[in-house]
Amino acid sequence: MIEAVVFDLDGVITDTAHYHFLAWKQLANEIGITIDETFNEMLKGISRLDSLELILQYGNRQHDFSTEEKEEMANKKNDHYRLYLNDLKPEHVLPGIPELIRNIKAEGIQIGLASVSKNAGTVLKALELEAAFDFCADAAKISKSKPDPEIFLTACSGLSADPLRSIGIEDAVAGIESIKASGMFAVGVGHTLQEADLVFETTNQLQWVNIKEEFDHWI
Ligand code: B16
Ligand code: MG
Repeated sequence: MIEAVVFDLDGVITDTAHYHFLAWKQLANEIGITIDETFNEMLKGISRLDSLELILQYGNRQHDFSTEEKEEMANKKNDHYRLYLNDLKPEHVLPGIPELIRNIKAEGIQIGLASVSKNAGTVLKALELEAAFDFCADAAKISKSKPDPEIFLTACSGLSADPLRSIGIEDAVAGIESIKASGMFAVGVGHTLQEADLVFETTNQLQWVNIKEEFDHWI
C-alpha cells in the first residue's frame, strides 16, 4: 500500500524553476557572469546561498566577495524572483498536476510537499493550493538542503508515512538524489534524471495509474 506522495514545488507543481533561473541570470549578469539553462540544472533544489556559491565558482569569482556582500546578492536575487511571483496565479499550476492530486486523494493517500524554498508559502498561496497538502516540509523545518534526504524524511515523518512505502516527485537532480537517499520511490519530471525509478518528460504525462503500476513492480 502506498502511504504518501510527496511533491517538490518549484518545477513540479508550477514553473517557478524558470523564474528562479531568470532571477539568478539577472543577478549573475550584474556581476559579469553569464549562466545558461544547462548550468541552471545544477541550481535546481539547491538553497539560495549554496546556489550563489555555485554561480560565483562558475564565474571564478568565489573569493571576490565578503559574507555580507554575498548575503546582499542573495537578497537581491530574491527581490528579482519575488517580482515574478507577483504574476503567479492558480492557472499557473502545471498541466496534469490538479488531476494527479485529485486521483491520489480519491484513494485516501496523503499528500506532502518538500520544498527548500523560503518562498514556498507565498507560491502555494498564489496558486490557491495550500489546502491540497496534508503536510509541508519547507525551509523552516530543515537544516540541510537537497540532495540530503532530510526534507523528504521530514515530509514522510510529518505524514506518519513509511518512506519505503512512499513516492517522491522531483524535477531536479539534487531532488532525485534526496528522494533515493530517503528510501522512497523516485519519480522524475524532465531530463538528466537517470537516477529516478520512473521518468516523465512533462507533468502532463504524470498518470497516477502508471505511477502506481511501476511502484508495485519496484516494492
Ligand atoms: P528560495 P524546491 C528550491 O525549491 C529551488 O529549486 C531552488 O532553485 C531555490 O534556490 C531553492 O528552492 C531556494 O529557494 O530562494 O525561494 O528560498 O525545488 O525545493 O521547491
Ligand atoms: Mg524543483
